[in-house]
Amino acid sequence: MTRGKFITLEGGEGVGKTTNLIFIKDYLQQHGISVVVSREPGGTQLAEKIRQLLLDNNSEAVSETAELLMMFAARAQHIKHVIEPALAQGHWVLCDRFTDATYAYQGGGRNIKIGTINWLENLVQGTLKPDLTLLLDAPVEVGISRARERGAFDRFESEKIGFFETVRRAYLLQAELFPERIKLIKANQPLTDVQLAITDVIRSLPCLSTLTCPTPSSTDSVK
Ligand code: Z5A
Repeated sequence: MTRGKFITLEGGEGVGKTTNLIFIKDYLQQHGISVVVSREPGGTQLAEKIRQLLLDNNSEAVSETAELLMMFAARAQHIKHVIEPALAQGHWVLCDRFTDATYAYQGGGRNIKIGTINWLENLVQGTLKPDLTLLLDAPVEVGISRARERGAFDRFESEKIGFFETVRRAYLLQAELFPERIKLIKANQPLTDVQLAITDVIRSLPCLSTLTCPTPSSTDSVK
């Protein structure tokens, strides 16, 4: 059995990760690839409970360290019960956020030492890394105005704009550090153009280079 590929979508609030996750899933399925879609924090029963705790805006103040450890606790469950079994069975895993988000939010936004995150990454993931990461990038105000049309804010969405600027810079630094894995997609353009750019990147994967390009279509969001 050939191991599946692990693709992650990253970026700040409202840049279009969820919308484009559905587009990519459809694209891959049209080409006969079996896809498992998931998200972080979350993806298993326990990890979804941790997600609720992390996003709860009415909880006691959450310490930076508690937040970091909860992210990795949820990730450990997700890897063991969803990601690794799916990849081993040949499915492709498409995940809305993964560890680059920890470097961006907890490393950048909360100022936690990169060495600490790196240590936890090695502990929880071993050698597991995404095969491809699409980093959707747009000015912070663009993403925020798109996302906030939804209404009530969670604990992260309640942060000030400076927090999201720092998160964006940390994501861009990740892309500079890992150019082979992380591909930057300009998200501040019409959705059809974003999706054409995404398709180009996916088709450049060695195992997909012979695929044809479908017309971008999906504008659905799972949220
Ligand atoms: N977090 C963390 O701190 N550390 C970690 O390690 C991990 C996560 C894994 C929950 O994530 C929080 O967890 C997150 C970071 C933290 N908090 N924040 N902020 P989440 O992924 O669930 O939350 P989110 O980033 O806030 O998701 P989002 O706001 O739903 O954004 P999105 O998925 O990128 O956007 P979308 O739902 O696809 O699109 C938003 C709207 O824009 C929607 O109406 C679309 O139709 C529209 N859209 C999308 N693309 C376009 C274009 N190109 N043009 C016009 N309109 C568009």
